[in-house]
Amino acid sequence: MSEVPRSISAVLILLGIGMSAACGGTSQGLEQGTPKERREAAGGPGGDVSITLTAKDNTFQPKRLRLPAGSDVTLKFLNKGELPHTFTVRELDLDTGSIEPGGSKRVRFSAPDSRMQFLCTIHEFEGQVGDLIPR
Ligand SMILES: [Cu+2]
Repeated sequence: MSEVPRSISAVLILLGIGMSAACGGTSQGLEQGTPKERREAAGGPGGDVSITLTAKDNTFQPKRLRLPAGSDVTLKFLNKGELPHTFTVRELDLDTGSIEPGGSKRVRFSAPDSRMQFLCTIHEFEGQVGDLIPR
């Protein structure tokens, strides 16, 4: 008969350990962290996004880039026009400088959590603008 109480107390001790571990996990979960950290925790390596943006005379293709906020973006900028163009995001202090026809440049940035404009500094007043849109 004495074996039964012993095994019950062993179970209770194990439950206690399990519950304190669960509580530790819960309080960490509530702290959350940055959107990028949460995404990395949920989605494995990365939050990395690779995209290609093409410039023509005088427009971008595509004109809207939907990017997960906080992701590490590698953008390949291709100039398929016959004029020089830039890829510029003033709010991010990002600028490829003038890229000659047929040229390309890779830029990396962290995707913003608010909507902002990208543009070609040479042709922005001719409508060569686009939008970065967080999702
Ligand atoms: Cu341009």
